Amino acid sequence: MPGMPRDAPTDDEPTAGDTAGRRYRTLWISDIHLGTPGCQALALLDFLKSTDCETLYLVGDIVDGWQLRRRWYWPQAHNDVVQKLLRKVRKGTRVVLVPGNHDEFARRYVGHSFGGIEVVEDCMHVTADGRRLWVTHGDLFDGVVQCARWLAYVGDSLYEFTLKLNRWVNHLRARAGLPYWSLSRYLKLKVKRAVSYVSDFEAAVAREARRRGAHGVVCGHIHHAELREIDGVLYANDGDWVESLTALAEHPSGELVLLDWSALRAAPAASPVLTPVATPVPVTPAEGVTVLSHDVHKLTA
Ligand SMILES: [Mn+2]
Repeated sequence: MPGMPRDAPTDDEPTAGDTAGRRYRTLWISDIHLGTPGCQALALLDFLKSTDCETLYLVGDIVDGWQLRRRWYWPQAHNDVVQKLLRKVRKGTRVVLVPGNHDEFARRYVGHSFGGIEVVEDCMHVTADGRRLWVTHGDLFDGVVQCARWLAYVGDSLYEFTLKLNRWVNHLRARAGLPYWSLSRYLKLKVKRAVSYVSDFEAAVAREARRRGAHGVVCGHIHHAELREIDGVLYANDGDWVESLTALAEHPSGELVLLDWSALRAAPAASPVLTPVATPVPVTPAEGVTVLSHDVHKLTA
């Protein structure tokens, strides 16, 4: 746009100062959902301008093909994100895309590259201190917990409806000579399972990482940033850019940290010291309410 001194597609001037202060060996971001109104593209642009790394992993759900198919939504800021990523490639950053379920169309291009962005199904990242981390979006593990997933947004009114349905089903069952079967009880159990969706997912992904001989796993998908050990396997989830504005970062030493961009951005102006300031996201047990809201968001976004 004329007269707008922003990071326009053709803008290739040096970025001196932009990325001073936050240099990492590796960054992982996922669940950006470009093409949806929920995408926090401006915050992400701010993050991409303020950080630098040798390798940047885009861990799936970068572009939301599901939403775009339903309704076209592509504001300038979303273009700017794509241009910023391509520009990073030109400046020497290795950018790797691991497709997710919302951008599964990209899985057809595994082994190819878009403007220098490598597309892989999944991959093994080796940290500076020699740990092998399996990088995957994580949607493949929905199968493990999927039957409970759609029920995450079953509200009270719908639950009441199931009670009515239950009576109707059993009326028919009785006429067919079948014994009583409680649909409502069945659903209630499933909803309880939905509450543990996050912990089930985390355990399943960590188990698979171990099976693959990795020290840990980096994934996204559930919009819930996390960095902790599960049965001796490092489980890292880089969160999302729809609500939590988080990323996973590897320091030159190999140390991994979660970056909470809203907290970092609110921090006082970056000091000239080249020491990345990392704010680890506190490890909190998954609460039912939070889990449900995450899931609702994921399913509607
Ligand atoms: Mn996903």
